[in-house]
Amino acid sequence: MTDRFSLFPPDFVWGAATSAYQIEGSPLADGAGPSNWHLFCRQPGAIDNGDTGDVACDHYRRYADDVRLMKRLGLQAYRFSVSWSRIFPEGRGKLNPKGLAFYQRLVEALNEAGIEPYLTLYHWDLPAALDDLGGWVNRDCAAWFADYAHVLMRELGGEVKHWITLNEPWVAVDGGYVHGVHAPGHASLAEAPHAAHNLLRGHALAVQAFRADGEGQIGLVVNLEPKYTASDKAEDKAAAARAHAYMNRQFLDPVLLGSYPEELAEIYGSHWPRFDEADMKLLREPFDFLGINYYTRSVNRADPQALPVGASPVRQPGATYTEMDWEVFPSGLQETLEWVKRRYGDIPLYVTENGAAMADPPPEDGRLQDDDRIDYFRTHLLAARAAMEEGVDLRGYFAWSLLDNFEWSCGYAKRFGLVHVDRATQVRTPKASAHFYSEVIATRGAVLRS
Ligand code: IFM
Repeated sequence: MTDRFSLFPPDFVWGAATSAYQIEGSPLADGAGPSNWHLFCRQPGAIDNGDTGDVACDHYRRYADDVRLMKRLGLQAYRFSVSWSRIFPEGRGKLNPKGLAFYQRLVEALNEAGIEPYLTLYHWDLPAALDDLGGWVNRDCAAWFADYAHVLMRELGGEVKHWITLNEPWVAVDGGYVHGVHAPGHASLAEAPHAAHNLLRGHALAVQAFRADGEGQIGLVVNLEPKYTASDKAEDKAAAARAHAYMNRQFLDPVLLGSYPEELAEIYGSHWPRFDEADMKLLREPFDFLGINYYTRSVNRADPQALPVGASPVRQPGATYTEMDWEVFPSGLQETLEWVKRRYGDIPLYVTENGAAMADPPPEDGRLQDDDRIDYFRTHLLAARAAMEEGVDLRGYFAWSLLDNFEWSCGYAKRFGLVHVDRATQVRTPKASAHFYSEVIATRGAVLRS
C-alpha cells in the first residue's frame, strides 16, 4: 500500500495494552508480596464466578512467547504495568531483586523485538501492606509511590523511554473507595476525595523523581467519556454536568489548570476537604503527555439516589452495546480528544486504551471471527483520525487489550482481547480483529478506507 493511501503519519505509534494483575498470574512468585487485588479477590462475592488473578494469562511465565506474538502481529509498542508488590513486597523498604528481574527480562525482550515499552507504574494493584496503613487515604502513600517509581526509573531508565504514572485514577477511586466494587472495597464518601488527591500527589512526586533521574517522557492516563443529558430538563442537564465534572474534570483540572472543579464540593458535600495551596501547586507539576482511555459515552438523567453525583445512565433505544453494557459511540472519541485540546491546550495525546468486550464465538481450527470488534476498532480509529484532522496532537493508539484477561470484578467473563486465551490450556489464538489490526498498522490506516 503506498503512502498516498495512509491515514496516519509515519511516526504514529501503534500498540496494545495490558496490566499486571490482569495478565501475569503467579502473584506471589519469587518473593512478591500480596496486593490489594490479591486479597480483594478472596472476599466472597467480590468477583463474578469467584475468579482471581492467580493464573490469569500466565504471562509471568509465558512473557517471551507473548512478546514473540506481539512481534508477529506487527505491534510497535506495548503498554504494560508493573506490579508494585513484586518490586517491594511490603510496598516500601526492602527491594525484591527477583521481582525486578522479571520486568528487566520483559523490557529486554521487547527492546530486542523492536517493540517500544510504555510502562505504567500504577494500574490499581497496591501492595496489601500499604493498604493496611490506609492505602491512598494515607498522605504518605504518595511518597511511597514516588520512592517505588524512582527505583524503577533508576533500574529500567536506560531501557524504558515512556513512563506513565497512574492508570485511570477515577476508576481506582470510584470503584475502590466510593462504591467498593474494586479493591480495597471501601464505600466511603469521606475517604474518596483524599484517595483521589493523594493519587494525584503521588503522580506529581513521581514526575519530579523522573525529572531528577529519568530519561524519556512521562505522562498520566485518564479514562474519559462524554456526558450527555437525557433531556432538556434543567435537573437532567445539571446531572450530566456533575457527572462530567466528577469523571472527566476531577483529575485533569487540578493537574492542568490548578484547581478542582467547583461541582466536587456539591457532589461530596460536607466530605469535601480544603486542600492546601502547597499541595495544589505540587499537582501542577508539568508532565509530557496525556493518555486517554476511551470506551463509551453516557446519557444521564437526574437520580438523587445514585451517589455520589445524582445521575443515572439511560439506555439508548437502537444503540449497540458491548458485553460490558457500554454503548458503542465512536464519535465520542473525536469529541473527547477535541474537548481535551480545547479545555487544556496542546498537550501531546495518546489513546492509551480503546476496545470492546464482545460475545466472541469459540475459536475453530485456529480462527475466531469477531467482526463486531473489527467494526469497533475501524470506527474508533476513523474518529481518532478525524480529531487529528481538526488539529489534535494525537501521537499513538493502543488497543485494549492484547489478550483476553481478568476483567476485575467481572472476572474472566468479559473478553476484550485481540488474542483469544483458552482458560484451560492458555493457548493463544489471534482473533480476526488481531489480523485486521496488523493490517491497519502495516498500511498506517489505509485499510480503514475500505
Ligand atoms: O480492563 C480495564 C483496564 O484495566 C482499565 N481500563 C478499562 C479496561 C476495560 O474495562
